Amino acid sequence: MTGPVTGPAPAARGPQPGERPVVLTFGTFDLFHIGHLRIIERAASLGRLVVGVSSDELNRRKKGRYPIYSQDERMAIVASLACVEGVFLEEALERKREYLLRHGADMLVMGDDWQGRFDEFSDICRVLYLPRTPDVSTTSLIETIRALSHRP
Ligand code: C2G
Repeated sequence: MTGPVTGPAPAARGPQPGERPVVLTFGTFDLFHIGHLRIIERAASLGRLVVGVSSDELNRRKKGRYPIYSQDERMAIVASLACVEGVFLEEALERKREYLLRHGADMLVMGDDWQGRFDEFSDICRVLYLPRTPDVSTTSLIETIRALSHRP
C-alpha cells in the first residue's frame, strides 16, 4: 500500500552523490537550427536534459504569430535528439516555477538573450545563461527564405 508522498520536493532534494543533475531548458525551437542544437548540447552536457517546448498558443500570445512548425512537430524534433531525455509542452511563461518543481530541476539553462529574466528561480535551482550562437535565428532564416522567394 502506498501512503501519501512526504519529504522535500524533488527540487529541494538536489542530486544525490553519483546522480546527474536534472537540467531544464525552454524554447520554441521553430525552424530548428544550429543555435538550437548548440544550446541543447551544452545544456545536456550539464546533466539529464528535459526540454520545455513552447506551445503554439503561447507564441501567438507573446509574439503575435504562430510558429512555422506546429508544437507537435517541434516537440518531435527536439525529442528525437539523443542528448534529450524528455520533452513537455510549455503552455505559459508564467508557469516556469511549476514546471521546474514538477520536473525536479536542479538547473535552469537559457540563452543569454534571456539574461537576468529567470533569476527569481534561483531559490529552487541554479540558473545559468549561456551565450547565444552568433549570426543565426529563426527570424533571420524566415527573412532569408522570404528574400529568396521574391527573387525574379
Ligand atoms: N538560441 C541560441 N542561439 C541562437 C538562437 C537561439 O543559443 N542563435 C537559444 C535561445 O537563447 C533559447 C533557445 O535557443 O535559449 C531557444 O530559442 P527560441 O526558440 O528562440 O526560444 P524562445 O522563443 O526564446 O523561448 O520560456 C521561453 C520560451 O519558451 C520562448
